[in-house]
Amino acid sequence: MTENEEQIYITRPLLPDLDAFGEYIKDIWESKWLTNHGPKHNELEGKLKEALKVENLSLFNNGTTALLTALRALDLPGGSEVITTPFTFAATPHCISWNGQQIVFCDIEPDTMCIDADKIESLITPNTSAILGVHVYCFPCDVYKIDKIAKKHGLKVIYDAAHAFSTEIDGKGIGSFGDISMFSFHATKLYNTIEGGCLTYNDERLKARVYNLRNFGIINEDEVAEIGINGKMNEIQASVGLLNLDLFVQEQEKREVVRTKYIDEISEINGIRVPVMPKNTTNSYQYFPIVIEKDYPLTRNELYEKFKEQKILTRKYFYPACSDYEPYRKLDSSSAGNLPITNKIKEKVLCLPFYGDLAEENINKIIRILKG
Ligand code: T4K
Repeated sequence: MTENEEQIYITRPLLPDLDAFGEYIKDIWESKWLTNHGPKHNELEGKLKEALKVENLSLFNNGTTALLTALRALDLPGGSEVITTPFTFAATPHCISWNGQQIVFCDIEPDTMCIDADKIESLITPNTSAILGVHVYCFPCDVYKIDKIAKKHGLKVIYDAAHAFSTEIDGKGIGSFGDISMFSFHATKLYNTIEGGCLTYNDERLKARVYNLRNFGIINEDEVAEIGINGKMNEIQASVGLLNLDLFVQEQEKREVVRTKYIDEISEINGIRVPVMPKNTTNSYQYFPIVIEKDYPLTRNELYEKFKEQKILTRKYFYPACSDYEPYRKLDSSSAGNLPITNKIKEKVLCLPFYGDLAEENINKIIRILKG
């Protein structure tokens, strides 16, 4: 089936050449080494460290286990407060809750839609232990401001960089900011290992701790030091990762062509805002969000439905906001008064189909629909 005869999705996964993948699989079958820190896992760890320009990197079987482990590795006290954004995927607040910390939602900043660093300090209490920012869509948090606040108040900083693969700020890998960053390598991400993820961090002393936490807390055959988890990436995931490492830059280049075409055409349309990348930052090309303002003839939801009628599956990431979810909606920090920008943006944002192989005729169809 060609792309035109089927639905147009928000994204399609980057897939390596099947014969090349077959060679890796043959190798795995012959060695009979399937998981538990195998040779492909170790090779990928080294190569990704270079690609992401970070000092230390540990692979995981998905981004969520990685983020759970990050919070545990930093020894945040149980019951302490973690200040985070409600404008993210469910995994971000869920990891805080699973770890026994309390969530304090901070509003977002309207341009980048990341946590508003200027609103963090007013939420800090003697019980605050950390700030968890999310680099949302492809836009970075204000890492310099957050770093200053954290230092002033003695807080840990964790970044959910699930959308920020290969982003650089002032030439530095985005994973080198804060105490720990988590990247997701899920199938829907620019760079994928089917499911997968990693943690990056500057403090080398965290390496052994993260290793143990990822492997049930096992130190050796006779000793289990603490309550760990199974976060290990297997050799098949690592093989896809090694092959996709050679492909992601080309995919980014193809997405740049799609992005340029979108921006050129959408800039002529009244009532649609395209958020812009900050100057000192490179784009990860993860998502292409637009913001539907009041002077556009349709609401975001009407536009979403109009696309759907044409089999174009745009996404309302991140509607509802996490502060609307049943487990979190009764938190003090979920109140409308605390989250005015989040509550506005969540009604206006729409992510358009965005991947390298999006056919030109389909881009044109999407633009025609936007132009009405
Ligand atoms: N933090 C943030 C900020 C995140 O965005 C995420 C994950 C995480 C943490 C957690 O990381 P992981 O534990 O997942 O590594 C998707 C992804 O499942 C999820 O990984 C991602 N964020 C989230 C933003 O998007 P859905 O429910 O929107 O996925 P789904 O199944 O609707 O897929 C979207 C579209 O992608 C499909 O309509 C078609 C296409 N697709 C999807 C899959 C799975 C394919 O073409 N092939 C595929 O195999 O959550």
